[in-house]
Amino acid sequence: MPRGALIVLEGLDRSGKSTQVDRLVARLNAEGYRARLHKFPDRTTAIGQMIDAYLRSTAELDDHAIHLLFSANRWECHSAIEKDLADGITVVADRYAFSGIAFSAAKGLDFTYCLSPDTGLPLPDVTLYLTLSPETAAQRSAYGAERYENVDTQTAVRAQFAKVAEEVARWHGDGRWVEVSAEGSVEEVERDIWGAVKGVMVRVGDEPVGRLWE
Ligand code: NYM
Ligand code: MG
Repeated sequence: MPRGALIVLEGLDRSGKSTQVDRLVARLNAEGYRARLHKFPDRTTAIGQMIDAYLRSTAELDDHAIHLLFSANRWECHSAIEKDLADGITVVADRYAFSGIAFSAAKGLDFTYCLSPDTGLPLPDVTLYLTLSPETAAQRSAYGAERYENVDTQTAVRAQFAKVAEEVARWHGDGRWVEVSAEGSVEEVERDIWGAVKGVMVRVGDEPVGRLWE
């Protein structure tokens, strides 16, 4: 049985990730692949509830502490992800370690520090990075509900995502980070995402799951 693929969608807030991950899971199912969605942060766990309180500004946390909690929130489910992949189930992740780096580094934490706690997590077979200008993102619907949802922060995060893309290429080669324009219609973005994913589904069957930053 071929293993499942780990497919990550990344992007700024309001880039349409949540819409697209749902459509991607549906498309995978329609094409005969078993697939499961995993959202990061996973707000349902004990750690996830601390993250949720921080994002809704009902709790304050040191920048390093919240960075490590976001990473811990990935580590607490890495076994479940690895089991799914081994069982032939494709995991679609709405954000992953790359958001962790980009959002924390945008606050001024050292980039290499931000990268380190996620070292060894399952390596995504492909990351689709949905690109849109911060101005377009701000126009899509009202910002402001959660921490980080303002144009200045999103602009800083965008610059850090560019560095993350370089780091992924440096560590893991070309082809694992694919930019997809999110400026088009939902259907256009969905078509472009599927265009990038379908080849990955064929390829991963024979490859072992890699480790991030190793
Ligand atoms: N975020 C998300 C981080 O700062 N670090 C992380 O490791 C992850 C996974 O949380 N603004 C930020 C990005 C988002 C916020 O995500 C909540 P979402 O997808 O809006 O629920
Ligand atoms: Mg958000």
